[in-house]
Formats: sequence, C-alpha cells, structure tokens
Amino acid sequence: MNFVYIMGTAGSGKSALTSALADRLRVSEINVATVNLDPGVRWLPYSPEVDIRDYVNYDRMVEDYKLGPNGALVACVDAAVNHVYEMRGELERLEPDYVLVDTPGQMELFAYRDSGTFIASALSGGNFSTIFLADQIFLNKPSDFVSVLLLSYSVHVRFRAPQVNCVSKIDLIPEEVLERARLWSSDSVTLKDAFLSETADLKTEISERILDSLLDIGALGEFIFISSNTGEGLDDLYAQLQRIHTGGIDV
Ligand SMILES: Nc1nc2c(ncn2[C@@H]2O[C@H](COP(=O)(O)OP(=O)(O)OP(=O)(O)O)[C@@H](O)[C@H]2O)c(=O)[nH]1
Ligand SMILES: [Mg+2]
Repeated sequence: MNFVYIMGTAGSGKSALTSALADRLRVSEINVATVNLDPGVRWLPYSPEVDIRDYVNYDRMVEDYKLGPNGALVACVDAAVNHVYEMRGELERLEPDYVLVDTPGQMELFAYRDSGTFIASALSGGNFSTIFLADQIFLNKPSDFVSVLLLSYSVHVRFRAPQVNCVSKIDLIPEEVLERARLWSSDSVTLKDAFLSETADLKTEISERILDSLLDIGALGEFIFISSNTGEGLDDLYAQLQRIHTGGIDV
C-alpha cells in the first residue's frame, strides 16, 4: 500500500483532487482506496473507503466539551490517534495499491501537530509521500508564490517524505498567468528578479535572504499545475507519484 497524503491551504481543492486523482488512477486499472481524515466535513465529492467520521464525532465534541470549531477539530484528530490501527485494518482488507488520504481543511491542524504526523506515519506504516496543494490565487504576485514555497517547505520539514508540490484550479486562470508561474517555478533567477522588483519598498534584504535560503535548499523543487475539474496535469502528477513509489513502473 502506497500512501499519498494530500495537504494544502484551506479550500485549495484537496477533496476535489482526492476524487479526481482516484478516478485517474482507476483509469490505469490501479486499485485505489480513499481516506477522509477531515472530521468536520459535511459533504465530499467521493465516497471514502475509510472515514475518520466513523470513529470520532465532531458535533459531539462541540457539545460535550463546549469547544469552538477549530478546538473541536483538534480534539477529533487527537482522538483519532486511538483508532489509527483500526483504520489501517480496514485498508488492509481492501489491499489497494494506492491509498489517497484527504486531510483537514485547516492545514495546521494536521501538518503542524504531532497527532497529524503520528497518524500519517502509523496509518501508512511509514510508506508515504505528500502532495502540497496551493490554490491558483497564489500566482497573482511573486511574493504570493514565495509564500507557497515557505508553506510547502514547512510541510516537508514536518513529514520528511517525498513531496510533490501542486498548484490547483488552473482552469480558472488565463494562459499568460499560468505561463508566468511555470517560469517562476522552473527558473529561480526569474523568480528572484520578479520577487525583488515587487518588494523593493518592503523589507527587501530579509526577504531576499529568506528566498535565497529556500532556493539553496531546493524548496522550489518541481511544481505541477493541475485542474481537478478538467483533469489537466493529473497525468504528470500520476507519473511523479509512480516515480516516487514504484520507480516509475505500473503497480
Ligand atoms: N474551477 C475549479 N474549482 C475547483 C477545483 N478544485 C476544487 N475546486 C472548487 O474549490 C472549492 C473547494 O474545493 P475542495 O475540494 O472542497 O477544497 P478543500 O481543499 O478540500 O477544502 P477544505 O477541506 O474545506 O479546506 C469547491 O467549490 C470546489 O468545487 C478545480 O480544479 N477547478
Ligand atoms: Mg476538503
């Protein structure tokens, strides 16, 4: 079982990608299972084989402990730690090649808390990669794109797993914006020039050092531009996952 954790900014399209990527893998006759780890979600665009909502009850957390919306989500994810081996048992019975895991909307809930990294590791038995998904709105300015690098790198630091960075919803943006973003993501000199000309009036020196460090450590990596609505980029994403998990060979 190869696990892929789909993380990213709120509303970036994680659930839509879980659904679209599962469909794409099934076209290639790959046995896929999907997992929902968002305890608070009301509706999903797919039917998860394993669902955290079968193990923890968000509404009851709110009522019983008088918690706010985020406090209840935190409590649910913490409580789910006790059920991780039951969830794994459910998956083992299905014997999937790939398990796509949809994570909670509030990224920090899962990515920046120990219960999240514990669940990721225990559920997968350590065999997992991460997808970091950022909404296309982060392509408007170079500084927005740099903030995506910071966020995606922070996820990588937490999980220390092979990671694929993606920008979602590219069906919503004009071709020239997409082309400019492809350039930023593939050519660090272009990105740095664009970033410095935008931020000339801000704390440029600090920002430049941060960006230099990110580029030095390879945080730019490879970006895949996708749309779950049109399917664009999903072949590239699938190929990248195959390279990570099976050395490029079909499972
Ligand atoms: N146009 C377009 N809309 C998309 C795409 N992917 C997702 N959306 C829309 O974006 C909204 C959020 O999508 P979700 O899949 O729920 O995003 P999410 O990251 O799971 O959201 P949270 O779990 O609440 O953080 C929905 O209205 C989706 O229909 C896409 O590729 N193109
Ligand atoms: Mg979601």
